[in-house]
Amino acid sequence: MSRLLTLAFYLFSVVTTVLSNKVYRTDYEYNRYTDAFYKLHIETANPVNAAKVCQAEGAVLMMPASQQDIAQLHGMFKKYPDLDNFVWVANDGQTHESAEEQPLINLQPPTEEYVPLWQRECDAVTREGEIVSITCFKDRPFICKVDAAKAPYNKECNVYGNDFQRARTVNSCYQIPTIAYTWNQAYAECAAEGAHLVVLNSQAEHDEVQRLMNSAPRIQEARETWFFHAGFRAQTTDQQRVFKTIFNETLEDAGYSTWADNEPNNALQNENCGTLFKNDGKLNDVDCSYRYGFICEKEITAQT
Ligand code: MMA
Ligand code: CA
Repeated sequence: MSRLLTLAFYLFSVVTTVLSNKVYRTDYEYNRYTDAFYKLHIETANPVNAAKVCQAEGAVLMMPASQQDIAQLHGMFKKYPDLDNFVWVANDGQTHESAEEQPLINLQPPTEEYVPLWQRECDAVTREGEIVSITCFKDRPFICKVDAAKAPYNKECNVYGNDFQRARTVNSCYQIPTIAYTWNQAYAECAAEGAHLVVLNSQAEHDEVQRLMNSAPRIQEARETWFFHAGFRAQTTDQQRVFKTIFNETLEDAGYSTWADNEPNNALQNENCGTLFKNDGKLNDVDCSYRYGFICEKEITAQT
């Protein structure tokens, strides 16, 4: 009897392992026919910025490679009946019929030379699953894809994403994505990777993160390149502004609470989000809607 049970359990675990979905970031969906992960972005962007967002997520703007890809997109599309009729995908190099009026100029981009977006055509997939070419100069939803074999997982840091580095003096891994986001977007991005916006818990960690900010490549789209979003903000509902970490501790309790000179200044009475100054790694308050670089952190814990 107990042997039978053991066998049953063994078979059960084999079957579930085979059928169970692979996992990537919490915001990506697995498709076992294509063995790839997908995310439909309903917040819109032009195809150039869409590709950057996908890249920051360890993926690429999906180039439709099979009917399964189209079917996957179709399924995701259906959940949003109010969405645009087109979703950006990457150009597959083939010619497609235009779904919109042709601009009068020649659309074949001369290679190498810069051609503005409004003079280019980009590929989109319609609700009906057709690939069409339309002017690139528009923000639309878009779809990112990454093959399971290429989806970045950092084992040492136990996190889904590229370029996480284990710190030397602190028991954490850090990543500075090469994209600028609002505080809320940055918060969501770190969380989807299985990490969180950086929280400084000691002077040693401050020193480590300061060094990291100063060796990171410049983030072009950032409103100011010398601030990075971090894991603390003020509760706007409070009469008095009290800055707390994303784990709801005061900065003092967290272990690092040194503001930069004259900060927090609540400039324009609208600075409720936390950043770190690149120069000295000290704290500053900013407008939550400003796009800055940001730092994700993942503590090293004993893995099960
Ligand atoms: C200044 C300073 C900061 C403020 C930012 C917002 C460049 O620094 O007033 O306190 O947060 O502007 O851009
Ligand atoms: Ca400020």
